[in-house]
Amino acid sequence: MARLFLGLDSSTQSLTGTVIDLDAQEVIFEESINFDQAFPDYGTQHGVLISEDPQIVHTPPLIWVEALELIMQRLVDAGVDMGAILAVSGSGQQHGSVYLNAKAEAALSNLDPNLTLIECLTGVFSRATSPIWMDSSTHVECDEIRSALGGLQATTEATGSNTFERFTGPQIRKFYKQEPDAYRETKHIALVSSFMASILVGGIAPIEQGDGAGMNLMDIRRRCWHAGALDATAPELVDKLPSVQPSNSICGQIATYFIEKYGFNPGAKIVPFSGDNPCSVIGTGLVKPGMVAISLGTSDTYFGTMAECRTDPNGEGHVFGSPTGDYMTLICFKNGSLAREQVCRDFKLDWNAFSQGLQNTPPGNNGKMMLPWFEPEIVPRVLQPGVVRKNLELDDAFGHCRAVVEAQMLSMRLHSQWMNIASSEIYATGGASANLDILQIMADVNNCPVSQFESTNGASLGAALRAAQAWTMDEGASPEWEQTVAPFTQPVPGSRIDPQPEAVAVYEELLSEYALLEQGVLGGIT
Ligand code: ADP
Ligand code: XUL
Repeated sequence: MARLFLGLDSSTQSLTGTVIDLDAQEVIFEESINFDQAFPDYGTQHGVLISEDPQIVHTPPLIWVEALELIMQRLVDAGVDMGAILAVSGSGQQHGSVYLNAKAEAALSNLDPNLTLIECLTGVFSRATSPIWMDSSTHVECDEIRSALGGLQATTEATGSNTFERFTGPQIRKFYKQEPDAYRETKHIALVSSFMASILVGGIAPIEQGDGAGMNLMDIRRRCWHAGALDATAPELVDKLPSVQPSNSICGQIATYFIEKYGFNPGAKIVPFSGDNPCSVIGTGLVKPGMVAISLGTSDTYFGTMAECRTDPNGEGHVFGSPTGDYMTLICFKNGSLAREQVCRDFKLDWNAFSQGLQNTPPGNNGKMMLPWFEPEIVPRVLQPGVVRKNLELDDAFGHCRAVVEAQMLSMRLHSQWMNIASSEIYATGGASANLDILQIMADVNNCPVSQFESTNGASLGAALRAAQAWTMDEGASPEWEQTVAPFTQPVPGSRIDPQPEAVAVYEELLSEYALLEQGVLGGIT
């Protein structure tokens, strides 16, 4: 019998299911359910409820429950051998939280296969909607928690990140302050990930360590709840949170509901669900310290794997646990494709012409530099946007093409230095990774080979691979992570771009010059 593993990714806009066959080394099922399209009655737009206050972004958790039921039906309809699924794991959009009342535990452990999941779970919420990662309404609570923990560096050192508006701790604090009665009625607080796992396991599921790191509540090094952070957040919080568990553990067997209704194997194991970022690290094959993925999407995101826990003294980057037991970082640069596109618009260039600009200018750009803050920037923190040019004439189209990309790559290198790792291999993903001229600059600035990596459903694939790894370990084997992920996570064949030594030397020098320019300007404008 085939050995199948299911990964589910409950993301902002959709739920994706991925089934892998471990022996055939292939993905045999992959489907997504778009929330807005499948469940229009909830009135979500791009998966979230529109609120009068743009800082408040919530989603009704029942939409995730409906999607879970529907994906199960899709698996059956697609002819997946449900009895051959040995373990299930999942991924959830990080930071989002679900608030359950005193009825929840009994409802979860008595899911009735004659009813729908929605029918079984209506009435178990002490908060009708869930704040998600796009919510930025907790600025005051961030300040309060940070100061109770002793300031920025102490908070970052303790929890892996500075306090951020979207992180779960500040969100819980706001709920406690604004709706104290509903907070009191809350018996359990789950993450999106652990909520989904709770349904599958038919009980309150643990929070996985990697995802727990996105809460400002977990001790990042000891990987358990941080008493001081809990105290700084809300009273009696320790009683409302489940335990924190390692990624490779088993949290139970699949609930009877799914066996009876969808034909799951009665022995199928549930592996703790993690966050979408830790799962993507696995789905992109970043299982060795020093491996890095750079996603060139609307924003540019840097994911790196490191063996030791180091935190960002400036509090700009995040440290989460990696499912391998290592640590991962996530650093988000807002002016990614947004900035490159603005240069195209300003000079009426298409991507071919933009590439010509890169091909017709030398590494170092003859001293022409830019700070590419077309929009407010996350890293470094720039609240008032403004593009800064040095030796760069306003009408120099090709100079701008190179200046924006060099600035982005130098900034990524500069602001990931606190990790103190030498990157050994970079995988480039996202729309702009199609552009080989951009990737050459990435390779040269980092003095590291870059390969293109096609990643459409990296989080759900990563979840399926995590299920396979945990199940195999539970069977008594000790497979290397590399062995598990390699057949599913290879970069695009033949896409490797090596650094060019002369260009590397130019950028080594330029890095400190860029840092000085940035420091000088930041002193003035932030
Ligand atoms: P998202 O973050 O929305 O998922 P994608 O990863 O899909 O974004 O990336 C889309 C972006 O990729 C487009 O907005 C565009 O700016 C950029 N892009 C597409 N092709 C190229 C190219 N050849 N060169 C540079 N950028 C490109
Ligand atoms: C990470 C973050 C998002 C969410 C949703 O800190 O906020 O990446 O995980 O994808």
